[in-house]
Amino acid sequence: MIYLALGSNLRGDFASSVQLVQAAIDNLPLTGAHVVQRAPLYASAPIGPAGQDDYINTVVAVRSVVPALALLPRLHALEAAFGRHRGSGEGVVWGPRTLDIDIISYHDEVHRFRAQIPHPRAPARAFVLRPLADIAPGWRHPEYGTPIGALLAALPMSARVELKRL
Ligand code: PH2
Ligand code: MG
Ligand code: MG
Repeated sequence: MIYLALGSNLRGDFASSVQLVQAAIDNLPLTGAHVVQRAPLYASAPIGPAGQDDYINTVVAVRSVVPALALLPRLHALEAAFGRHRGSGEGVVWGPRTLDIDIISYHDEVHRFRAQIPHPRAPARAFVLRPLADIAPGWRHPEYGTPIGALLAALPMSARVELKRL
């Protein structure tokens, strides 16, 4: 299975980040990713520069015939369609963004050259692990074999951001 994490803390043209994330999930088929399962939405305190709004985060399981390295630019195009401007004000590292879609894992593939899959920071992020565990309790890290429950239990204090299930 392929797992994608979505995050937003700017509402763009939408009434809220919640609506933006729902609409982004509805539009994922445009990228060739077909949603088979979706986790609840969570509101989470931002990790990154202070002064930005809370994020809306979730994870979806998708099927796709598009290879990982071809899927990534398609997801970036969807981010752009939802108002993400890389390289402008939104280019701040871990700064606010209308839409972020990350490939958390793509079957058991490991890419470290043209893309970072599995996502290198996923094991340290409660706002990814919690929704991933909701829909994939048997997931193991494709590189390390660590069960998701163990990753959640091992989260450092600094990563235990407040997560509110919506
Ligand atoms: N994404 C980031 C940086 N910080 N914090 C939260 N709570 N949720 C995110 O999705 C997030 C973040 C970079 O992608
Ligand atoms: Mg991200
Ligand atoms: Mg990203």
